[in-house]
Amino acid sequence: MALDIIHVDMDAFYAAVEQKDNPELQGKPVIIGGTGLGDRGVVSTASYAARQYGVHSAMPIKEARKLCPDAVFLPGRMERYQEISQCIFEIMSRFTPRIEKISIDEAFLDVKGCHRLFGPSRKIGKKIKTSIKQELDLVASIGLAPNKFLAKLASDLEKPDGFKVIREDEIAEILDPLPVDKIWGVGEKTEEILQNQGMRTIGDIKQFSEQELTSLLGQFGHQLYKLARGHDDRAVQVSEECKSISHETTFRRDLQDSEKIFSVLMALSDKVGRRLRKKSLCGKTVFIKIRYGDFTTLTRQTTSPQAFYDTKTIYEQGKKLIQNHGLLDKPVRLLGIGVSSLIARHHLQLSLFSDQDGAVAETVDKIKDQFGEKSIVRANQLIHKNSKQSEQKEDS
Ligand code: TTP
Ligand code: MG
Repeated sequence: MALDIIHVDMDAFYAAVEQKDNPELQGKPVIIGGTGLGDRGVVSTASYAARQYGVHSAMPIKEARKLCPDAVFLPGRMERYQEISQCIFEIMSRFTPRIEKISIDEAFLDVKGCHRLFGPSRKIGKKIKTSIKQELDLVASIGLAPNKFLAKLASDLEKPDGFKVIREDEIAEILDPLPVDKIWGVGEKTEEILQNQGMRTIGDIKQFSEQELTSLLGQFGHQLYKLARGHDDRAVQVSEECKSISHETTFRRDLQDSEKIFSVLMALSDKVGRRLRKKSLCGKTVFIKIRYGDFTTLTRQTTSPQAFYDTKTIYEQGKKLIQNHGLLDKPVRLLGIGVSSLIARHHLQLSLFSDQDGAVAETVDKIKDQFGEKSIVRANQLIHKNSKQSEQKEDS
């Protein structure tokens, strides 16, 4: 069995984002949760320094304050965590479109078929981990295994800052001594039933037949029988929101002239828009990718309440991202733009949508379909012809 499933889970995610944004908090106990209005509410997460005092998710803030009175308590900034989450998913999507989003900070990737481009699974896992560290200054724990159950278990085994591989020949050695609650789906109730029968470790479960387990636990017994042996045939279910359509181009020479860069941006936006329209899709998120001459790479994105599929909106949102974030302060080697948070066009509420831009874009598409790609171009696309090749990237 190949090691084709990667599980990525960020360490102490909300707390780590706060520490990234305020380096004075690095290494300190940081607790996120509550309403910001006193001690009501529960802990969303705690930094690993705070966990040493026994603080954990879902604990009442009041209790956390007793255990760790010197911690920095913060109410949390959901929008910021979502924004960073999208950057993490963008990094993962560079390696495979086969991503199943489990939560804001957690996903499975199926990297089967990606090895010719990116090398063995280990290399892909390492690259994801280092890209997240270098580009976002955050730490992800990574698990690598032949299936989802083992990959999730692996990412947890060496947390924080974990990188753990479970090969097929190591399954029993690793699984057998672990407590039963390490099995995905075994909650307190199931754990109690198993313990009453003398099953404390995963190895203990293997002493029971499939029939014995089903008579104890019903349908879940079948699953437990297989999971205890490290078998799991659930496929990675690609999440709709992880899909995106993007185009990028590498310049022959690094560019800093904003007029030329925006001209290329328009051409790329048009390609993205055209593919969206061809597939009858629209999206809510526009993202920009920029790689500079020194190879540092960054992405920025923005999400609108209203979905769109026209070139003009894609271009304008992208341009705004570049301008608002001051991204043209050094020469650019690569420029990319894409749209994510995709939905089918028939879900778009037309009454809420000024469809003029969409109609123009579709007319232009028809002309291009009939007379060729170069038959009609936007005025500002005529400015620049310095892009080496346009690398098409489609993740949907
Ligand atoms: P988790 O991945 O479960 O936890 P974590 O990232 O904080 O820590 P680690 O993975 O290193 O154990 O959850 C991700 C985020 O989801 C977490 O930072 C905050 C939020 N969350 C809650 O709001 N409430 C909860 O009960 C849990 C478990 C998480
Ligand atoms: Mg996490």
